Amino acid sequence: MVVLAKGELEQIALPAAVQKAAPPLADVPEVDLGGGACRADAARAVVAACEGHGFFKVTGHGVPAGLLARVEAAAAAFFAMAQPEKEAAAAAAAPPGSPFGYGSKRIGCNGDLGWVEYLLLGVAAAAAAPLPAHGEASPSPSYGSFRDILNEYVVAVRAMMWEVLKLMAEGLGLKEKDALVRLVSHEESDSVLRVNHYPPHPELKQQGHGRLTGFGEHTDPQIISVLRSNYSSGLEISLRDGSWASVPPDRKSFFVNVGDVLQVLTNGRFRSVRHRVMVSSPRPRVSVIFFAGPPPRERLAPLPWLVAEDGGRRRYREFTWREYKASAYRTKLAENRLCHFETE
Ligand code: GA4
Repeated sequence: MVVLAKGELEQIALPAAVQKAAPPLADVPEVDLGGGACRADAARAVVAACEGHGFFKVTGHGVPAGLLARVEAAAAAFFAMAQPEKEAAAAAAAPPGSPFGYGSKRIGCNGDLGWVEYLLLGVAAAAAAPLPAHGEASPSPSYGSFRDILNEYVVAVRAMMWEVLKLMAEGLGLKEKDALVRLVSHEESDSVLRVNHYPPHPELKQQGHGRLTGFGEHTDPQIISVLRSNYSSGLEISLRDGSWASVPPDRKSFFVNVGDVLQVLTNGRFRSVRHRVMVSSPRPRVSVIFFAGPPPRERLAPLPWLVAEDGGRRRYREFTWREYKASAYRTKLAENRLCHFETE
């Protein structure tokens, strides 16, 4: 259960002026990986979506519906556990002092609050069981089986994501077709899995707070993020004109966000999409997001081919992922984290 202390509600309840729900995104760009379209068309669709909203839906993804249902059920069971059990699970999920584990309403370490509880896990790239098993001597049995299901999920989603990144490279005309996959499949690649639970809050509605901030607006730092949710609304993306649009839930598909690093690699051609989760549904929302990042030592800079295509203008300076992350962890959620790396 997410419990708020006095004064905290004001930070996540929206002022009356923005209580109105965002209109639904009419034309969610869609990419079918199931062979419905020819490969070149799928590659073009990926690029167009990344240049447009920086966001698209993936269908024909090959991740079994049964696995998605098991993940959803296991997540619901995990968050239904008593608070001390969830906190004990956090200890099994993360070494002390790490940003990983179970958390409730506090996002990051700079004072951001949201109407959400979550499990945040580091993911080992290219491993058969990618999620950590710290404290194996006394694991919480319910967390242990949840982790096993999440491991299966990560393996399946990772394969789908690599396919999306290959299509992206093809669509961009990169000579090295593995240029993007290589960054997220290296054994030191720094990826994260996040399971979010947004409980409904009927009392707040009665008090006139129709919409709460579940997860405040932000862009994702990594290369791409792959999200799957249950059939409950809440995700909103920011459009180029600054307005917000809600994304109709679709439990059979995945949604992909362009992250900050991909915006840099593409010299700003792809757009790291600003998004948020609002809570107003009477149903709980559960989402699972895989954030695919590069190795800490990786030097990141606009890809030469895309700089050349942009008339030789290099929009970002080179930096390492370690450097970017150190700077990102000093920011509040809503801040623009890329401005520190722009060339002008
Ligand atoms: C946003 C995307 C992912 O959820 C996340 C978040 C991370 C965290 O919750 O610890 C951050 C946030 C996210 C961006 C800026 C920093 C770091 C909280 C925060 C204020 C796991 C990630 O990688 O970056």
